[in-house]
Amino acid sequence: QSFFFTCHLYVYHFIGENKTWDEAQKYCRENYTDLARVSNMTDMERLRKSTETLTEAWIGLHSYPGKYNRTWYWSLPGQEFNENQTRWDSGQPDDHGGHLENCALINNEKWSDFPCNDKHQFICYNLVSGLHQLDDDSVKNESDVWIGVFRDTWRWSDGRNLSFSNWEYVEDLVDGQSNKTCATTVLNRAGKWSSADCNEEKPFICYDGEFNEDLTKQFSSLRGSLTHQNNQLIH
Ligand SMILES: [Ca+2]
Repeated sequence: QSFFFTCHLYVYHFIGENKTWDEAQKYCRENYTDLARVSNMTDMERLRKSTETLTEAWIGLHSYPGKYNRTWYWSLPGQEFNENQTRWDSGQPDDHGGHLENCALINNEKWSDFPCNDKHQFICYNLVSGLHQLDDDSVKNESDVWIGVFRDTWRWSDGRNLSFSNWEYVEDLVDGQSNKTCATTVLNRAGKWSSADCNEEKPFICYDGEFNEDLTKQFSSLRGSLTHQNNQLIH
C-alpha cells in the first residue's frame, strides 16, 4: 500500500516575487497549473521543502465569506463529512438570532450549531469526529459538549472543498469577521496556515502537474479506517 506515498504527480514551485493573491494565482495559472493546494501532511512536507526561504507565502486558499458559502467538515483530517449522515436536532442548524453558528454541540445524540466562541465542555479525540466515534458509549450520553463538526467558507483556488487543514489559529476559521480572506503558509512556523488581506504582496507557491483526486480519496479512506482501528484499540 506504500504507493499512496510515492505516487506524486505534482511538484511545488516557490516564487520569490511579491504579488497580491490574485496576481499570484494568475502567474501560477499561466506558468504552472495553479496556486499550491495540499491534501495531507505529506503534501505539506513537500511544499515546505520546495524552498529554503523562511518567509510567509501565498497558497491557493481563498475564503468567500457569506452565510450561503459555508460547508460542514469533521475536524479530523481525512474524515469525509457526509450530509446524509448528520444528526441535527429539529430546527438545527439555525444560526440562532441571526448570528453565524459554525460549530456544533451534541446533546443526547442530537446536534445543534453554536457560535464557536461560546465556552462548553468538549470530548477529546482530536474532538470526536465521525459517526463511529459519536456512537461510542462514552460519548452517547453527553449533553452540551463540543464535537468535531464545524463549517467554514475556505476553498481551494479551483473551487474544491478542503479535505485537510493546517491552520495555526482557530480564529482564522471564523468567517465574515475580517477582510483576511486569502491564506498563507508561514514557513518559519512549520508551514502552518494563516489568513491575510488578499491585496498584500507576498511570495507564493505554485504547483505543477496533476492532482489525482482518486488517489487522495483512497488515502483519506485508508486513513479513516486506520483511525477507526486505533479507536477500537484505545477502548
Ligand atoms: Ca443553533
